Amino acid sequence: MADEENKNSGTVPEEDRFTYVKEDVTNEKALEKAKADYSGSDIQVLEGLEAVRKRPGMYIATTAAPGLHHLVWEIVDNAIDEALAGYCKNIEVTISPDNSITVKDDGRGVPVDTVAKSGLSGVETVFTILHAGGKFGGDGGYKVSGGLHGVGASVVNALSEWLDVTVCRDGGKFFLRFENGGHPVGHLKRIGDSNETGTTVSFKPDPTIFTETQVYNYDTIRNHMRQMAFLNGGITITLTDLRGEEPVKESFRYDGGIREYVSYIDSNKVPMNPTPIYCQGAEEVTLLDGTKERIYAEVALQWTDSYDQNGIYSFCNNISTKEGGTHVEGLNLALNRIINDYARKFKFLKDDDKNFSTDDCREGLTAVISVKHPNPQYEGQTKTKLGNSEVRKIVSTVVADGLSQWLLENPNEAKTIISKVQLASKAREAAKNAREKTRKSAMELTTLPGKLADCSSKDPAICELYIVEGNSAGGSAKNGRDRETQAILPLRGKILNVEKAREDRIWANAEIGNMITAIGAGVRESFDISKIRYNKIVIMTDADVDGDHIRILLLTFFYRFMRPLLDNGHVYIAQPPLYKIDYKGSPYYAYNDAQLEVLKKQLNLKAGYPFQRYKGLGEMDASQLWETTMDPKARKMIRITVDDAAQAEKAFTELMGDDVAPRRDYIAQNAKFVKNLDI
Ligand code: 0RA
Repeated sequence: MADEENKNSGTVPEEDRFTYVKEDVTNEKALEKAKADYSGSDIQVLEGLEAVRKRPGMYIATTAAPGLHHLVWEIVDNAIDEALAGYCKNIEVTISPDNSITVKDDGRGVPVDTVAKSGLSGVETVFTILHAGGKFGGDGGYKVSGGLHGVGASVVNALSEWLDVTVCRDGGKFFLRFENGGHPVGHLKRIGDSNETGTTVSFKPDPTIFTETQVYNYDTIRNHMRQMAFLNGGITITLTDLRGEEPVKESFRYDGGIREYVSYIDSNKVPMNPTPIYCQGAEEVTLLDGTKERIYAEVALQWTDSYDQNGIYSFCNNISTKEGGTHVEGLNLALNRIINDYARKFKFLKDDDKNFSTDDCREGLTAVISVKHPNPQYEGQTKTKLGNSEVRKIVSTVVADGLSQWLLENPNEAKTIISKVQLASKAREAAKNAREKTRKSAMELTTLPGKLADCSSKDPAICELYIVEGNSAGGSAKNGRDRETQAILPLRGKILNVEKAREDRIWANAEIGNMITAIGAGVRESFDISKIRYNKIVIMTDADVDGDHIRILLLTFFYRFMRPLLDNGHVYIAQPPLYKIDYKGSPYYAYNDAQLEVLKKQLNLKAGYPFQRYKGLGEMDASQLWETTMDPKARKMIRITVDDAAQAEKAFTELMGDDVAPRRDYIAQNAKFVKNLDI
């Protein structure tokens, strides 16, 4: 993809620019309808919320754990909008012992006066009318947060068992409670005086909607709050968890914003420019209705000793645009043009040398792009690709200006960076040869590895590949499996750490070659997810320190070489049992210490009743392995997904890099790897 980008670096066609239909943020019809129906009853208003309760999936995509967390993001987004409008500095998020959430901000406070169009108080309007959170009566500042999860405070209310709002403004303290999916208990009441301003929202997700889980994951919330604090520099976000014996409290504030984000992602790498390069700009656009809004773009760049070309983290309105889009294209254009210009001017490239490719320019680059747009258009399979074409030009101009100036002002660092790009270009040529060889042996040749016990079905949708630690466990797995759908690939010992190995050693490694051939979809840029031979790739290692290590090595390999496998949720971790109790001729299994205790109680066992602690998969015979770990009807597996790419990058470099301490700590704590990946 690299070189083509250079050809069409022209300007954006005039007709593509600034022709948005303004989004109906105030939802005039809903407001007027609400008013019309308000005389006497609020039934119509509640019908709107009832629609949300009937089909929550239309508003929050899922009622599983991610949907539960979206409720928090939504309320925090409102507070962040208040901060971006310049009125709020502090946001406090608290998880209470009953898994209710409180979000307190020191913004202007939700308006308390009656809203003409609805006849309701501002508070009741914002929390009961779909999409009314926008700017009725407010001055400028479009709702920046949201987009994918910008569903409105009323949706959170609709999906809550109860929701309390306290507002301080205009010298007073006001309160309104909602129950059973958004039914107001009376109307907004002044409950006292206050010389502060701000809004506090507490809510408890409705367990009849969130049936799968009502338990908040601290790491998930912490990672999101940290990300919000990075993307909105200067705001203080405090997170408190009151569910444990001792409260846990963390505070996030990054005055450097995305510059600090880049440094954070790179904290385990060696930077070429220790202070990230920062480029920023805004452009005013006129919407169809004649109002003017601004598009903001900011980019922070740091080159490191890493060999990765995928260190670009892009956001629009505080939402991660995982599939990239026009802002990333703008960055690519500017990088390619400015670096090649500089390299020619200062004779890194001779007259008849070919230009560096965009991939060369991106090797070792970590970049965070953050765009704020009044009317974002999202495209792509998962609607996480920014489509607004005018953004391409804005970002490329901002980066071209900022980067060319920085290169001229920092000649020493510039030289280091261009030399790195030059090396990348040469290494790419050399690696191409090594890779071609491997392609022939591992990809183009269709001979499957001898160690693979393949399944008989050729339908990838129902096929599973078990990658198993050790030959003896591999033997049990081969004998115990469902031969039609389950393939077994035993691994001998530890696989290569791809984070530390030179590229030619990676291509020469037999275990890695076996995995590439077995999965059958290539690697890196040429990885083709439509070619995978198995829908599920299951990592099955011992429940010990070595098993943990092998699991990380395998995940690192998939992350660097077959990233779409993780992005599309094809990778799983098998969960073998830790304990077995033989009781009255039958085996009973426990997968952790807590389960073991429960089991002992259930079976009414006397203290000292013997049980087996599995030291490895190899101690299980074929039928035991099937029953406990491989039978789709009985097994438990953990699906690995990468929700937060920046956090995952940091976790991988931390676990696999030069510094052994984090890895040792990790292995010592024996924490679940998935924690770091934020499933
Ligand atoms: C509508 C209008 C204004 C502010 C807000 C809503 C607002 C909503 C939330 C939700 C959580 N915290 C919030 N803070 C403010 C503008 C108010 C004005 O013009 O004074």
